[in-house]
Formats: sequence, C-alpha cells, structure tokens
Amino acid sequence: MFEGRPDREAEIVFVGRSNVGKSTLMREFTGHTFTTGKKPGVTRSPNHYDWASADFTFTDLPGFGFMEGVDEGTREGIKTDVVRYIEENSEKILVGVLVVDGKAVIDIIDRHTERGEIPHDVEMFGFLQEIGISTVVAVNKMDKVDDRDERLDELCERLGLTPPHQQWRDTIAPISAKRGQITPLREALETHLRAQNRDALLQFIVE
Ligand SMILES: Nc1nc2c(ncn2[C@@H]2O[C@H](COP(=O)(O)OP(=O)(O)O)[C@@H](O)[C@H]2O)c(=O)[nH]1
Ligand SMILES: [Mg+2]
Repeated sequence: MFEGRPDREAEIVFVGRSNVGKSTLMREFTGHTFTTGKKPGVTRSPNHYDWASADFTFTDLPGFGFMEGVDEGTREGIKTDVVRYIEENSEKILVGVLVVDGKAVIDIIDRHTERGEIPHDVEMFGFLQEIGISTVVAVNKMDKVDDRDERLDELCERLGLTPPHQQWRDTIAPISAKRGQITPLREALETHLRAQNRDALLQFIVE
C-alpha cells in the first residue's frame, strides 16, 4: 500500500492509464515538474503536491493498464493499490480527475469490450461515481484529435452519458496539458469546488 500521504484534509486526485498526461497536468496546476515521459509506468507511487499554508493536496496516482516491461501481476497490483487509496481517502477526495488520451481512448475501450473485458477507464469512472466522488474526465491530448465533437460524443456514449458532450461540461473536459490548454478542466473543477462550498481552494485551480 502507498505510504507518505501528507496529512491534508482536502485532496484532488489525478488517476488514469500510463502515459495519458497525468504528470504533465500536475505540472500545469502546481508549476512543479514531475517525472514525465516516454517510458510509461515511471510513477509507481503517488506524487503529492501540497502547500504548507493550506490544508490541501494534489495527488498524481500511479498509472495502470498496459506498461511496457511491466508484468501483468505488477500492473494488477498497482491498480488494486490505486483503488484502495481512493477508497481509504474518499472522504477527503473532493474531485477525482480521470485523465484519458483523447486520441486513443475509444479504440482502447472498444478493444477491451470486444474481448469481453471491462475497460479500465470505464471501470474507474464507474468506481469513482459509485463511491460518491465528484468526477471529471480530462480528455487530454486534444491537439492530436481532428474530429473533436464526434470523438467526445463517442466517449460520452462509452461512459453512459447521453451525448452531446456539450451538456456535460462539468464531467467531460477536453484539454491539451502539454500546450497549457486546460481551461475546460479548471472550469469544471471550479464548479465542483463551489458546489462543495470549497471556494477557499479556488486559488489552486483558477489561473
Ligand atoms: N500531444 C500531447 N502530448 C502530451 C500532452 N500531455 C502530455 N503529453 C505527452 O504524453 C507523454 C506522457 O505524459 P506524462 O505526463 O508523463 O503521462 P503520465 O504517465 O500519465 O504521467 C509525455 O511525452 C508528454 O509530453 C498533450 O496534451 N498533448
Ligand atoms: Mg506520470
């Protein structure tokens, strides 16, 4: 199980498959550079980023799903740890940000579904909702996507949200973390924090 969680009473977590851009996104929000890069699975334990002056932390959880050079057992173990971390801290997690690769997510979901498996992203989305954590899907790498609206509508369908995606702005946030284009995510987070009377934390979300 993961250790070393800072003693903070409020938290926003980034969760998702390896290489989708979680660490890049953390950098956008915190200004701090975390290990990012080509080699998926570099993050095996959570990266927390917190402030001495605030009772709040961002957490970048380890990636799950396929990782080159990582055996199946290890991958399953990471996923189990991620789920357990979220369960154990569910009271403190104000928003769960499920990060997906906008270019690849539909194909990956469909491939798993065709094999009779529950796709990791669909499973994680359902899990967050089930345990009552406000969830935002950060659809990253939109700079690589041409048929934007079509792709986002397809993603809604796969997640059980009725298209069009424009009616899910609090849940579906198309972004490009690498380009610093994350306004839809900032706005969705703002909505959720306000709804939970956490306006004092907006300073960490709004640019
Ligand atoms: N094209 C594109 N690449 C991105 C974007 N965000 C992150 N990346 C790249 O995707 C790779 C994985 O990013 P990383 O943050 O390490 O993903 P993590 O494994 O989820 O933490 C890196 O090469 C990033 O530069 C994006 O918005 N667009
Ligand atoms: Mg990472």
